[in-house]
Amino acid sequence: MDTAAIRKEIEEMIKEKVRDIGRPDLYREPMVGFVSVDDPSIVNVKDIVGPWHDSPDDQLPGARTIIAYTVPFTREVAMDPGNAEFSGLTWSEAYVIINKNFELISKAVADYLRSKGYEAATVTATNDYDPSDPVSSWSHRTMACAAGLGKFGMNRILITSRGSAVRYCSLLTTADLEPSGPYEGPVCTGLDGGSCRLCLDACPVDALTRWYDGGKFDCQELQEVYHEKMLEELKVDTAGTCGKCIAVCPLAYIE
Ligand code: B12
Repeated sequence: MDTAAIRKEIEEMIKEKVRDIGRPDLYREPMVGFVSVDDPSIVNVKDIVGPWHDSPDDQLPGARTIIAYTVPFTREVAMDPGNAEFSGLTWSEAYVIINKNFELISKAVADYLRSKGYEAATVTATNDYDPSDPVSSWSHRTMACAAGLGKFGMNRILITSRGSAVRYCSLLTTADLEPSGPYEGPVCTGLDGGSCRLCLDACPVDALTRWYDGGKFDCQELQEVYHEKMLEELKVDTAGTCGKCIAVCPLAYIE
């Protein structure tokens, strides 16, 4: 089987696995991107993200391609945090369910690649960091950006052609799969001299304007506060999430 056919099968597999979750009320069809480890944004990943970030070889010796995929939320999920007093219940439900499924989807793709004679390594979707220093050794949205799935916005969120209310995952393989082209979809209207400031103003703790000056810790703490409030006041034990800086974005949901 040639690598073009393998690439196509991987795309189909990821789409099918998301359909199999059986929640079209929460998720839309995923998008899949491929990037070579020789791409400058991967070669220079420690300069772009930070020195703590793994190189592809740290995750999988001999890695040749990174497969990034994104699962877009439905309009109902995308808008939920903006309407909710705390974090939205639907947003949190969508967050929890996809986290479990990311593990299953990536494992299925890795098993498939191994059945074709290649090595593959999966990377957990989230919660793989120390809260006292909230960064991961593998940034899925950086991989999605490098694989042409989107471009970063002012709220630090990656905007894709289906919006920014999406979730990301990625995995690595020793197979040489053809890279996707560059991103050509809509971009943040607050960057490059644009005037949009909706996400900055929507943050209840003003975290985005001072991200490296305590903002990211306040963002993290707010999610914990929401978790406790939802437990106490709504009697629902769900994930610590927020998402208000995404819901307010004019590009949160794109058809
Ligand atoms: C730690 C973490 C947090 C921490 C802090 C994050 C931080 N320090 O940036 C806290 C708890 C505060 C947090 C908050 C949130 N998080 Co969070 N988080 C993570 C986690 C586990 C690691 C992110 C990380 O290491 N960040 C370090 C920074 C440096 O990297 P980065 O932000 O990923 O990417 C930056 C660089 O690549 C850089 N960059 C700049 N220029 C360029 C140019 C190029 C070419 C490239 C390639 C990159 C690049 O810009 C990016 C943004 O600054 C990831 C999962 C993962 N493993 O990727 C989820 C993740 C980033 N979180 C996610 C989400 C949804 C959220 C929240 C909305 C909460 C929620 N779940 O409701 C908020 C949003 C806050 C915000 N506006 O950024 C999603 C993002 C979805 C999206 N649409 O972008 C992720 C990807 C989880 C997932 N699997 O989907 N998170």
